Amino acid sequence: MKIDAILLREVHLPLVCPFETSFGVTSKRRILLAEVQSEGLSGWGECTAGEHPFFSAESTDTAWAVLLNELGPMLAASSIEHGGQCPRLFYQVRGNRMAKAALENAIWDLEAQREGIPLAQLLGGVRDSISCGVSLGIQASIPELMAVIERELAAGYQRIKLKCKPGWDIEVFDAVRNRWPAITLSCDANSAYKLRDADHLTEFDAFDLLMIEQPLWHDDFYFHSMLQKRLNTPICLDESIRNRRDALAAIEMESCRIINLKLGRVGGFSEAIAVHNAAQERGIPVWCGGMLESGIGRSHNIALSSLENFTLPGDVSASARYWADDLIEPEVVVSSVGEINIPDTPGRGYEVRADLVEKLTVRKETIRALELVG
Ligand code: OSB
Ligand code: MG
Repeated sequence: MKIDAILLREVHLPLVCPFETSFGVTSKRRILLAEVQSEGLSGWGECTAGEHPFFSAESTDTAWAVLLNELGPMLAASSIEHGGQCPRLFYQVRGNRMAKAALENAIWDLEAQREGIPLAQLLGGVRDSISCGVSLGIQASIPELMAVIERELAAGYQRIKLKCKPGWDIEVFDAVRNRWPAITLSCDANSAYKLRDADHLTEFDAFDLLMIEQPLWHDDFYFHSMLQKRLNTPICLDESIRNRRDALAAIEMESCRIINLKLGRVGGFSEAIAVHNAAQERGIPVWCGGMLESGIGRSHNIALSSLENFTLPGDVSASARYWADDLIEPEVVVSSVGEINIPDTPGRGYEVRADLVEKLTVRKETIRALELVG
């Protein structure tokens, strides 16, 4: 495909509710969008880097620099035909996986549009709808958390994930389990504990949690494998899994029994499919994580979740839980039984609201291949 131009933008979007994890509070997102224009079509990608390098080493600003100075020019000068060729194109650039994913995912979107098929189909998806859970940030008090859970259960969500950290764990799980003994419940520590907390973490087993997500270091397999031996509850790794090789190491070492698969964290659809397949072949279920994406990133998550081994509810939920006004049309809606239907129209299946995106844009750059003048 001939790449005519790559438009990079930073848009600012305030969250409907601030989101608190063990590493901080997010109230407003600074989101990078990549629009790849080719032969009259536009493919869209979203960079899932956070505002600060707290979840991973990337941030909105590092990704902007890498996209503008390195990856964008590489893509603009290329003659690739498929998103699956992006990893090799970007091979020289180490890390910066969220920046890479923004461009690779836009190419997959373009390719699906060009083929006239849904993105989910291009990826090899097998489902018409996906199961949804919610990730609930740390709240000011237990009664406030209880009210939020009540609302999300009434909305139909199939699994409640509680962000936790030392001081916001056992007491919280106890209150929630007393009120709702049978709901599907999990927790996510975002690396808030150390191996010396192992005795404390074994107490989590009393609450019949579906999983404990990333309790220890963000880059660790070995200590998680030692912890998993002491827990009945499955460990799920998020931050630690950067690629297929990490998934193989974690599975082999029994560092986890479940994998949270995030498109940006692994560098885009190619590697996400590779992680998905490696886990599936070894009997390890995956689910799709979220990074407080706008509707553009969310639509990619929906397509990815259509793959066969996404057998647990993901953190992909309705637009309205995050945004007063999402960047796409229609917005993402969740049914009363906690499902999102996978669009059956070409590409991502949600239109980008160009006027709104333009209004929210705070910086914009256009990258073009250098014209050879003869
Ligand atoms: O660890 O899954 C995480 C949000 C930002 C950074 C990390 C995580 C999260 C979430 C939110 O849990 C998931 C979502 O609703 O998008
Ligand atoms: Mg997580």
